[in-house]
Amino acid sequence: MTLRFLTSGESHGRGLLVVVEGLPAGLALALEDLEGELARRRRGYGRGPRMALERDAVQVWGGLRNGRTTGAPVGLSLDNAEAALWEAALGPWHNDPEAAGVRRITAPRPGHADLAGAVKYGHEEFRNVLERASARTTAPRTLAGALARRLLAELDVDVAGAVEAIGGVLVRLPEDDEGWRTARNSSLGCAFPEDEKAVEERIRAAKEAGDSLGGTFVVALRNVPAGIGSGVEWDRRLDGRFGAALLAVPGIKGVEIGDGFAAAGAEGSAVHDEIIVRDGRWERLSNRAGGIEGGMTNGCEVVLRAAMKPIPTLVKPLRSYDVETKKPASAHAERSDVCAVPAACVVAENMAAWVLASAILEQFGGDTMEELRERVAAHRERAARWLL
Ligand code: EPS
Repeated sequence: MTLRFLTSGESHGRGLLVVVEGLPAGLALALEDLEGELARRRRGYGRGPRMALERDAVQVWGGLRNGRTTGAPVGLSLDNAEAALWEAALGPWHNDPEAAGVRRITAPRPGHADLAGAVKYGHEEFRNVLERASARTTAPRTLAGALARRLLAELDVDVAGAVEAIGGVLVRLPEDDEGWRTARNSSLGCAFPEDEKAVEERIRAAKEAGDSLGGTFVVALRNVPAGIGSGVEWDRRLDGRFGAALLAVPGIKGVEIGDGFAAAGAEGSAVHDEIIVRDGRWERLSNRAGGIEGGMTNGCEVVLRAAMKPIPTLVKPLRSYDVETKKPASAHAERSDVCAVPAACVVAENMAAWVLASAILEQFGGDTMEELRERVAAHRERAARWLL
């Protein structure tokens, strides 16, 4: 069974769509499972006014009945709150941006998709590029991931995320379940509420300076069965698949697994996780590998870390070039977020859930949740005691 999804929609178009295909029948789902993740994605001091406008009410087009998947593709959509205002400028048929008061965007932002996208698709200004290269398109991706997250929850796998640094200000990572829960409910993704103040101040200072900020966050997948994924071909490796999914979240420029880059400078004896047997089960004395060896899960927590660059839209813009005046100009500036790291963490959590759920479904198949649950439970037991 292959799990797949496609999305459509733009930042200021009518709304966003996602179709998810390949979920087994019988997966129990509440509207809150979806809208809760969307609300978390809108979180964070430092996001622009847009986040207060969007409601992200999920409309269901198919694949669900009585709160359970039927096996048919799950179709979901979200409206954009300001769609009517933009219709005259961006509607699909006849439109006139000038008459609608929407200015042409002619000076590309360094760090944004503007210029690369215009070159690629032959656009004469940058609106068509930025409309799709918008963080708004991570909303339907989050929806697909939220379905995967629900599936993992039925298999007793927990997905969590926490912010680790914003603009160079480090915050403490969760130390226990309570910490992960706090980070989940914190608007800044912080495990310790007393750390939020320093982050807020850093964001406020950047905002006042007309600047933007990036940061790092951690995603943890807990109680993952061992032996998921495969090392036999490059594209089946789970580390590669997690890396691809996280690097595809807008703004992410780096991903590491476990100790990642730090392991490169240490000796092998200080990096690898020693193996013991306790109570008749395989165990590790540490988890520096971040739960993956040879492209497969090893039964430890999967720990992914991602680095997000600062948002490219700057109130005090960088140098660029205006393609209409043919002169150097300041880059395009408009209402924008100052920092979206806590939101990106939520998208990454859900995309990591997507990758793991996909690999589990490929491995165990099953047209119903009941079949899948039985197969995964049998595998867990076998893997924990294999050869012992
Ligand atoms: C974005 C700019 C802002 C963000 C938007 C991404 O939107 P607007 O230009 O409409 O104020 O709020 O993010 C979202 C809409 C979202 O749902 O995350 C950009 O330029 O990419």
